[in-house]
Amino acid sequence: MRNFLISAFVFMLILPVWAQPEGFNYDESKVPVYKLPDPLTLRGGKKVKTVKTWEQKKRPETLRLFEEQVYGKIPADLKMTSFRVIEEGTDTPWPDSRRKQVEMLLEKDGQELRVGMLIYLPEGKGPFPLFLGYNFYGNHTVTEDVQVVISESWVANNPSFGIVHNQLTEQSRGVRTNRWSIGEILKNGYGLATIYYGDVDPDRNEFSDGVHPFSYRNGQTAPAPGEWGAISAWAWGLSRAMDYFETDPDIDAAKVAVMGHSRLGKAALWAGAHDQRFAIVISNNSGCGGAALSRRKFGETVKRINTNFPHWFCDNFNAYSDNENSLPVDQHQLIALVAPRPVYIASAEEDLWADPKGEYLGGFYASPVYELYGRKGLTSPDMPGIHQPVMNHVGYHIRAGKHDVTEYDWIQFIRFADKHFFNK
Ligand code: GTR
Repeated sequence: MRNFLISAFVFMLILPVWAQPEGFNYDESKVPVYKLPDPLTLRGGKKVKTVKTWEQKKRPETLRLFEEQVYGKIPADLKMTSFRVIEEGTDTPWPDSRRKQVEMLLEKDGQELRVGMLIYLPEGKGPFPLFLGYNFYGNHTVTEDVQVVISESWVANNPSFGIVHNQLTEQSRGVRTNRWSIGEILKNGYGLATIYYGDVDPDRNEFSDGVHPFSYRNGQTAPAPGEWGAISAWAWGLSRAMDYFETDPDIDAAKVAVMGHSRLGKAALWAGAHDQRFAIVISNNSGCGGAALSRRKFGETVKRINTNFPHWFCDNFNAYSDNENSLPVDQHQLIALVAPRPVYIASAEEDLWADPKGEYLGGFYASPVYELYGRKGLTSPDMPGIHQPVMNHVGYHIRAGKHDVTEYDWIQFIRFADKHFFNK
């Protein structure tokens, strides 16, 4: 028994390090010397000195590079065919609140895509500001609420959540309540809307399912090299939720904060960069292809992400595997595309795979674009300490612990929204 306890203890001590895949760099002194593209220099070499030149020249140029070389172009004219409130009630787990479930339907040439959105709102008269975020395992996992509809879309198996045969069941109801501080969100006067990301595009290397086929030309079976991968598809879905909010008088569509964790944090940033209706953008532990600078090659690299998740980015992105210095952009420029809207980047101390320092520097090097607008970004190249959030127009925190979304994170997101939406 004693030996067992000792080994369990030693195991717990080494776990944070051991949990990071081997063969990747976690040593700051081994970060290569790199030169980032200047977010305020046009490709021809001219300096951007005014908001007008940023908005008319550099912003479109930057956006186009992310479309063509990184995530793939999102079809501009593909919209939902209809929105329908399929269920509503006040029998929620939280006092003074109500629930709506919306079915977003896309119909085209005999094909159908159904995307389910779960919304909780505070009781009373709106319109309410709102957080929008995807979940990983279905709307019914974020709450114990028995009324929440279970998605029928494909899902990755996860036996610890009772998910086998790639289908969601009753067994996984409430398994992810820890990641969603819904009571806190409602208490502070915000709504929450969430969607299972697999409803929009199942997270597998397969382009015959989800929304992609709705954009194909005759005979096409997969996106062309500069066309949308899965992250772009998820970003598209967030914009369709925004289309719905614009029709719902209970929701203040001018005060929607889009939030995402990890791969869904990459999608939230890309959605916020692409669609300027999102008033605040929040990236939680988004790492490689999210807020972290690719050129640092710290933790997850472009090569590894392209190998492990070949469907996330567009095919053109493969050219930058082990070749980060030829990228025409780096991730600070993705964050800069959110300017002048407030953007918040959250890291976790033990989440070295996502490169917390690279995530911070993504925000720091995006800041000159905020400054062009007279807004304050991250002013120091040095990261703040653990649990010392910065709440400027570019916000940031690093908390103790691992790759996750915690109540601490949500409390900061709410404070950030309070400050920038309501001057609180
Ligand atoms: C990891 C991946 C990360 C991150 C994460 C997640 O396996 O390497 O880029 O996206 O998954 O989404 O949980």
